[in-house]
This record gives sequence, C-alpha cells and structure tokens, in this order.
Amino acid sequence: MSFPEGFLWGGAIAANQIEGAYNEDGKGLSSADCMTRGTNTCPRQITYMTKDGQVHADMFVRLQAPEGAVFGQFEGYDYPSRKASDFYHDYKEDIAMLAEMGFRTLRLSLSWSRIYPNGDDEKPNEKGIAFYDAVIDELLKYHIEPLVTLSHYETPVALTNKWGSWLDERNIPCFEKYVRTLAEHFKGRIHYWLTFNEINTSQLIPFMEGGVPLNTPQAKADSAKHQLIASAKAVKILHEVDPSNKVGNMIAYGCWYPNTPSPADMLAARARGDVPHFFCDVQVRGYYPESKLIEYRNNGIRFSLTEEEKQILKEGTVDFIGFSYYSSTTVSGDPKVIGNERGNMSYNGIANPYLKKSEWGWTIDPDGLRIAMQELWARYQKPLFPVENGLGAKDVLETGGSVHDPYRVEYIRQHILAIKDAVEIDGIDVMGYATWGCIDLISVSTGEMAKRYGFIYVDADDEGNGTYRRCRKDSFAWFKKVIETNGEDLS
Ligand code: BGP
Repeated sequence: MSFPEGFLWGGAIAANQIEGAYNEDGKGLSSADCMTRGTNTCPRQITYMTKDGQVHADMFVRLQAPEGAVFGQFEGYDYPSRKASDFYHDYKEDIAMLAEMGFRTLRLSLSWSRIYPNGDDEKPNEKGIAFYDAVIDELLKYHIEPLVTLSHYETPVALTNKWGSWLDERNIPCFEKYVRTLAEHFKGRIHYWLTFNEINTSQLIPFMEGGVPLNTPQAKADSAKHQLIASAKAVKILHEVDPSNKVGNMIAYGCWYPNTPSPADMLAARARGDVPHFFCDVQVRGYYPESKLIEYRNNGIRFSLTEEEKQILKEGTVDFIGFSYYSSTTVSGDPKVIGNERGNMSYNGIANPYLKKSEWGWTIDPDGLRIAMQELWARYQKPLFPVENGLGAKDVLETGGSVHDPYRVEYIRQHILAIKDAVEIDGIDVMGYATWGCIDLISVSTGEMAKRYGFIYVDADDEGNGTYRRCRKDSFAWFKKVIETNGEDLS
C-alpha cells in the first residue's frame, strides 16, 4: 500500500498574504490589513487610534487595546498585505504554473471583507464574488480541486471596531451569512472546505487569528466559544446546501518532547497539546471536554452553553481534521529551565540537540510530523489532512531566473516520507498533502517576503520593490515528478 488513488497533492495560500489589492473593487479592510511589516527580530505591529486621536502600534503577540480603539491603516506605516504577491492581478499565470506542476488541489482562503466589506453588509460585494468566481473557474479548468478556508487570519476590521469581532456573539450571524453566500454561490464547484485557520491560535494571538482586540483569559474563552459555534454552524450550512461537501477544521499542531525523562517534563510536554486538542475535541466530537470546563471554573472564567448551543456543536462536527505542522518543540516542567527557541506559534522551547533548524530558528523534524499524525489519529480516528507544511528560507534568484533550493526539496521529501510511513505502517487515513506558500507570499509572523516557502519565486523584496515576475525554482520540477508518480519517486 502507498499513497491512495486520488491523494490530494498540492499547496496552500491565504488571501491576505498573497492577493494584495487590499482596497480594490470594493474590498473592505480586514484585521490583517492593519498589521505592519516586521523582521525576524522585530515583530509585526497592529495599528489603531485611541479615543484621543493618538495612533498606536502594538506588538501582535501582546495586543491589549483600550476600549474605543479604532483599528486601521495610518500614515507612516508599511502594510505588506497592500500588495503582497499581487495574486489578485496575477492569478491566471500563477494557476497555470500550479497546473503545470500537476497540482490536484489548491488550498486558498477567501477574504470575508472582499465579499462583505464591513462584515455585516446587507448585500455581498459583487465584484469580490466575481474575483473568486474567476479564480475558482480557473482552478477547475485545470482540474485542480479548490480547498477553501473560510477564515484564514482575517476578519472584516469593521466588526472589530464595532463590537470586538469574536468577543461578541453578534459576529456569528454575520459569519453565517457569509458562509451561506459562498455555499450557495459555489455549490457544485467547491467540495472541500476548512472553517477557521489554526483556530487554536486564538488563545495566543487573538487579533491575528480573529480580529479580537483583547488578550485576557475571559476574552479568549468568549472568542473561542463564538468561533466554535460559528464553525459548527458553517459545517451545518455547507452540509445542508450540498451533502457532498467535505468540511474540516484546521489547527496549528506540532509535536512536543519532554526535555528529560522526568515525569514533570513529560506532563509539561503533554500539556502543550491541550489547546489544539480542546478545539479538536469540540469540532470533532461536538462537545466541550470536561477538562476545559474544570479549567474555566478554577480560573473564575464565566462560561455557559445553552441547550441550543450544545445542539449546534453536536450537529456541526467536521468530516476531517486539517492541520499545520512545521516543527517540534522541546518542553521542560522545571521553571528554572528556560528556553527561547521558536517554531510556528510556539515560543520558549528548549534547544533540541538532535535537530537542525531553519534560518528562522524553527526545528526541522519530519519524525515529529508522523508522531503528530499518530496522536491525532489515536484520539479522533478521522481522516487527516496536513494542509500546511514547508520550509521558510532565503532563496537566491540567479541571472536567467533559476533558483536552486535543495534545502526545500530535502525538507519536503523527508516530510512526505513521514506521511508515507503514517499511511503504510500506521494505517492512517490521509487525504492529501498541501505545502505552505507554494507561491512565495508574505510571512504571517514577520510580514517579510524574504521568508520564502514557494516552488514559484516571486520577484519582490521586503519593501515591496521588484518586478513581481514569477520564476520556477528547482523544487518546482521535483514536486511535479512527485505528483506525477503519486509520491513514488521522491529522488
Ligand atoms: C501558519 C499560518 C500561515 C503561514 C504559516 C507560516 O501559522 O497559518 O498563514 O504563514 O504559519 O508562518 P510564517 O509565515 O510566519 O513563516
């Protein structure tokens, strides 16, 4: 046995990181449009104006905005989502190149504020829908299955300014309307959906994940509840409109090792999985796990669910689990042992002497992917879909337009081998494999262009200068062969 027939090989992109055209054709500002460009050492900031007319820029991991803050773009700040990779104008060429590679799926997100510019508009923005019509039709022309993320790290910022986005339950009907619009409009053309990208990161970076301006434990509990209900309603709507729709959740996942064989380290390492597991528990099983209710009670968090809400969660369970995996983290239970290693949405890891790291300091650990899949499979027995995985690296564009990226090929090869073992040895049901940022795009954590993941090079620099010409990297031909042979030829 090897990769199943129809295995969905492909890649993933997100609207705010690739499209640009942030204010074209009636698009409203999204939370992502309010994030400045950063660097590897200087984090991105979120900009807003306080009631007294002062403009503030706060680090995205620490944002705690005062009441009445109005988020937006302001003079003197650089916002990379304005142009990103200019996919809005280049999508035809981009999709043709993906088709040339033989892509079977493209995971893309739709921008809610392109369709409902303020989030709660009466009617959708026809031009926004027309753009996605063109993109989806272009994909279908090449038999590339669209895998659509309903909300990938952006929410219409008007909803943040109105009531704090997911802090307020009034966000739910707005999201429902957006989902219903898409479900009905794209019926028969889109069959695979994901609800919220990396929903568990709402507990770490609430504004980036869902436009939530507060970082308190109560705010996180409230926004989690509202998004979980919205996710369940989205699943229900998509199933009702087209029973053949397959809907997944999407969590940022990883693999957490104890720093030593000490039981305290093991407990601490296991605890790192608590947040993604909590979200998965609700989205896959349809109810809040007892451990979360105990945690809320012990910490004085106000929380309750009506019978109707319980019913919604129960009826809106997902068909598969989508997850991102980039790196593993080593964890200590000893407060004296302090680490500062980073990974995707993980901080304060302890250095792991067995693993190499990327230029951005993320560990490279393909075995960790297999362990992650074993864990998810053991817990949920639902089909798994790694919808994000890849290596962010600096590439050099040679004169003549080639890019030699053996490091990327090696990273992806090893991770595909890990998935192969998960399929062949562990018997795990895996739907496909989508590499992150198959076309170079802006990094979510730093806003840089220099942190590249693609098979397709985009000639633009961190300041947004360049021709935006597309070039095939060496990994392009390699991945084409992988897809052609359904993962048999990885040489
Ligand atoms: C995930 C996000 C993506 C993506 C990726 C890589 O958390 O879902 O949007 O960007 O991480 O992270 P980065 O862009 O910071 O390298």
